[in-house]
Amino acid sequence: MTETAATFCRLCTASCPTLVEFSDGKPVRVTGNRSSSLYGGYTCVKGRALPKIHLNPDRLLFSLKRDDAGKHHRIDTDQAIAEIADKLSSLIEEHGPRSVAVYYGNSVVPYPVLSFVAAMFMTAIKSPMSFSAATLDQPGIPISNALHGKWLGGRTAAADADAALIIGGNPVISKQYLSQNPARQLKDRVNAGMKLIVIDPRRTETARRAHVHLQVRPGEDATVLAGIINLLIAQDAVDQAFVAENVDGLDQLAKAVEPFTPEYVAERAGISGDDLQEAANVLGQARRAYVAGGTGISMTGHGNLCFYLLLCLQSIRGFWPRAGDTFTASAVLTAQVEPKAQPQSPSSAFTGDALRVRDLKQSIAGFPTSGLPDEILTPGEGRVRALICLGNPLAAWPDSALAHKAMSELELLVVPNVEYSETARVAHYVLATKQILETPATTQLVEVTKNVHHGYGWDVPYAHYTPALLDPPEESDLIEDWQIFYRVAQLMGRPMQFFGADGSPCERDGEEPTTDELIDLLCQGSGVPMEEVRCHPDGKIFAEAQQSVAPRDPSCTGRLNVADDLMMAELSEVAAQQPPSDDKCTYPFQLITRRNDGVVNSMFRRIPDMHKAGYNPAFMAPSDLEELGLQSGSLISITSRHGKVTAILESDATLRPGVVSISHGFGPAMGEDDDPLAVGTNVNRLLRMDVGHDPISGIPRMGAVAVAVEAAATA
Ligand SMILES: Nc1nc2c(c(=O)[nH]1)N[C@H]1C(S)=C(S)[C@@H](COP(=O)(O)OP(=O)(O)OC[C@H]3O[C@@H](n4cnc5c(=O)[nH]c(N)nc54)[C@H](O)[C@@H]3O)O[C@H]1N2
Ligand SMILES: Nc1nc2c(c(=O)[nH]1)N[C@H]1C(S)=C(S)[C@@H](COP(=O)(O)OP(=O)(O)OC[C@H]3O[C@@H](n4cnc5c(=O)[nH]c(N)nc54)[C@H](O)[C@@H]3O)O[C@H]1N2
Ligand code: SF4
Ligand SMILES: [Mo]
Repeated sequence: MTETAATFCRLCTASCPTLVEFSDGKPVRVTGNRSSSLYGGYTCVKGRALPKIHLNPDRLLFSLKRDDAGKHHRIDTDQAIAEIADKLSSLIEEHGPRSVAVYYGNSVVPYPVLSFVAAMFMTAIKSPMSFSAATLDQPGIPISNALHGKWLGGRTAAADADAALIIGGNPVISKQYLSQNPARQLKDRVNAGMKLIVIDPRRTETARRAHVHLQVRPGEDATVLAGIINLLIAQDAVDQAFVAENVDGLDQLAKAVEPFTPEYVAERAGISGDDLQEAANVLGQARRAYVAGGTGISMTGHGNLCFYLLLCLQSIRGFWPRAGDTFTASAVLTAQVEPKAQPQSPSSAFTGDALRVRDLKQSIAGFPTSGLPDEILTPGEGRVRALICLGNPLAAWPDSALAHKAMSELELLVVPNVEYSETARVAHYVLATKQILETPATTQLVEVTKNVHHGYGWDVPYAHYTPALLDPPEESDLIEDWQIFYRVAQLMGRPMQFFGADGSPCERDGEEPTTDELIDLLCQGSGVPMEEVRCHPDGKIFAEAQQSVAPRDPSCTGRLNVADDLMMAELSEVAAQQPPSDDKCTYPFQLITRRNDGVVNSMFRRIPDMHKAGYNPAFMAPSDLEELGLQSGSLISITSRHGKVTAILESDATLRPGVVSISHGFGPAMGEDDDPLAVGTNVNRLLRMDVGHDPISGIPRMGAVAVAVEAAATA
């Protein structure tokens, strides 16, 4: 029997509304739900592969416990939970709450209640040791917001912009920015006259629509942005009225960007001076521009500065919504705030707490995850001894050998998962969890994320709820991820307190809530009541929740700062930099990041037929292949100062010469054979957590990394 049900895809944060077809109780087909005008029926190759994910022959159906010899055996999930609670209690008794840490990776994305419950668990056990993928991703976004100050009227909507600047991001593939059908949004906007500027070493799927594409030398984005700001100031494109009312530091900024003349920038960043000028003209003439920065600028050593300069650009041009404009972060499943056309003054980038190792501090993006391996490995008081891991460090963290050493030295590593990931393989307990179609969900987490990173969520008040559509397989012993935290806390005698969307404590009796009850609790006080959101199985724009920006408070004294001391010091370092000359001969290429259309990071790539190649090719420009005397399909070795990997080469005419572009998250598990064609290449073996990391956020250097490339010796 065939049935179809409406839901939304949870494999990435785009949350596309979909229709899932079931045959004899099994998902067989996913299509886009055309009743949503926002998405226009869009889905991507990953979303359509959901049946393969559900029917993965290697799906974890039972929990596992590791024996002393390192072998995993089946364990009753309740028994595993009881043993984990015991172990955590004794670790806390002996070593204090700091010995227990949680890592929030992308396992949290499909289960919107999970990160809230995990955070409440950490509060209940009084451990501050929360780490997340945010400090490996774009920590420069919250940090630059703190240093520059925040505009309380929100961001310019893509639909209101007559120009857009996208730098170091590729929304058409990643769905970070313009998440709802990005290719169509770009096409429609450009056809309506929006001028798009893309800054990227690759002529990406996004750059194809660009009016100006600056094919920058990797790692030179701060140079280019300083050059654009210099031109804007020189050509009198500053919004003087806006600056007078809201902005401090323009003169200092003007002085700091002076060395970045068009000739200097063009030469150093390897772009045309005319194109740079045209980009500045477009931004200088635009009434409002949509400004977006991605992982490409975050991972190359000056992430905070690049995001900061993007904010400065918007402030000197006055590209912020004014009184009467629509508010792009109107709340549906979060609590409403009152948007106002006024600034909130800057605040510190640091919280005051610190790690014990490498002088790493907690920034407002969180404890640096790059310090977690050393926190685990360094003896002494406060050492992390237990980790509940909601991600895949062994595939996704730079320096895989270090991650492996740290995970192996833990007294307790717990990995909840649906597949036997590289990290699960070394866990003391692997907890088999329910899958996407087996649990209800809302778009609440994506909406929360928008408040930190405006590249996520919607510009309109949109939300979606989906019930569970499928029972777990009959032969299975599964738990929902959030229940792990809830039940462990109960058994430890540390019941947790829940809070609603508006921060108010939830009254409830002692029984374990169902996921739907939990969704209701966590949405208490939301902009639109949860019972109303539940009534719209196709997702909905809740027009009644649309807010507009209120005028400035007469008493407002806030000012934005475009000349923060830390940032200006970093900019003058950039101005003084000389590229290291020894690299020219030893490591002549630059390794850069990119997202793979078929998978998200390290997830599900081992499922048969999940995506085209099954591996991650190392892309290089045709002229580089010619110079090296190599062809597409050649086996190459890539060597950095820190490691060496083998990869399959592929010619890519969209790439700037001198660059190796390859996605992360692939490669063999520890102890598995190196076979780039079968399992891909782990670029994180080329990278380090403790060399060249950002001193404020701790983000490791993952882009613009000097490497050498040669034909690999074949066996
Ligand atoms: N070299 C390099 N390294 C990088 C990056 C880079 O660009 N270059 N990018 C960085 C970035 S931006 C990020 S966000 C991090 C990501 O780092 P992580 O979040 O640690 O890694 P992911 O690969 O996203 O791992 C997600 C895990 O979730 C599991 N999972 C999938 N579905 C489910 C489910 O339904 N339930 C449960 N419980 N688990 C599930 C998958 O099996 C996988 O093991 O990687 C970072 N690492
Ligand atoms: N299909 C798919 N979607 C995903 C993911 C995935 O793995 N697959 N991962 C998700 C995650 S965790 C995240 S954080 C987001 C990330 O979303 P994005 O930041 O949009 O990620 P990418 O698509 O890799 O785009 C980064 C771009 O930066 C460019 N770049 C590299 N180095 C430089 C540089 O030095 N300067 C400049 N200007 N550009 C540079 C690359 O060529 C690439 O086009 O995507 C999310 N969405
Ligand atoms: S873009 Fe693809 S993976 Fe992301 S939500 Fe939409 S269909 Fe799912
Ligand atoms: Mo990410």
